[in-house]
Amino acid sequence: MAYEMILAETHGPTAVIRLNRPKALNALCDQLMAELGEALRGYDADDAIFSIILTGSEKAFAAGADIKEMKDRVFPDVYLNDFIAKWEVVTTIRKPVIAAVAGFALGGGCELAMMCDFILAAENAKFGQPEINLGVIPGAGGTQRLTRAVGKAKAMELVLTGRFMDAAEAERAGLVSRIVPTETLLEEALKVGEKLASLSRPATAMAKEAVNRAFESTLAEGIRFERRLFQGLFATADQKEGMSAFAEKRPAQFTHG
Ligand code: CO8
Repeated sequence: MAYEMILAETHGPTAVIRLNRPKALNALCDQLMAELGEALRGYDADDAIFSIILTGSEKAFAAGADIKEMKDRVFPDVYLNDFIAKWEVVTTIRKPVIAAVAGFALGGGCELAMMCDFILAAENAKFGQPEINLGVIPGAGGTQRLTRAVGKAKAMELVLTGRFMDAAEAERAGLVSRIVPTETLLEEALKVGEKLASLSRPATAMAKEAVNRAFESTLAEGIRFERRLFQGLFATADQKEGMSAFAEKRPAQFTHG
């Protein structure tokens, strides 16, 4: 598929998907989301790729779902076509997906970033759920994922008022893992990609699964799940290699088996 609204390229073991609809500040229209889903699925299935970076421009990660595309839709249309369901592909990717966010991450843009495994924020990043200004509410997980990330008080204020958070506030609140200078955002994300590519694939996939389980289960169930995965990793060659390499004071060479 030839992409028109995203740029997809690989940097060694890391795929970089750049939302590329500059005239609309990367507003997330149907076509863009279809292209994004296709690229994500392709890289998830590609053995040469270890992780995926999702990014936008310096001005906007994404300024939300495409308001102009949505404005004339009526209930049976949005209900029956359930166009938001297409977005969920992001949450089904098994490899790590890092959101590298500069500029605006608003509405569906903030929700898309929150569907990724973690968010690296540029100093100029701005996060918000301004849907209330449009007479609607977040529709792609904003009320749920933002609340889990930053707690009820801040999530409620942002969702009810549409106020934006800058990168420093987002970091204090726990929405982003860290802040980096805007001009080195991609470089920093690629460093994370290099690190991920040096690690065991099964351990990485299980680590992601286990952290995500924290949002879906009780503490006791989550801990039981983690323990089974931990124990299961002792069936892998990578566990033998990782621990032997430590004992022998040499770098591990994982074979992903
Ligand atoms: N949709 C469509 N077009 C947009 C969007 C958008 N979300 N955001 C910006 N644009 C367009 C503008 O219309 C403008 O186009 P044009 O030049 O043709 O007039 C162009 O991008 C540049 O935007 P501005 O001139 O407004 O740029 P500014 O720098 O002055 O302002 C802002 C930047 C503050 C980001 C401003 O553009 C803005 O407020 N944008 C809308 C933000 C918003 O409300 N986002 C929430 C959208 S609703 C949503 O995301 C619901 C998600 C629910 C799930 C959906 C599943 C499909």
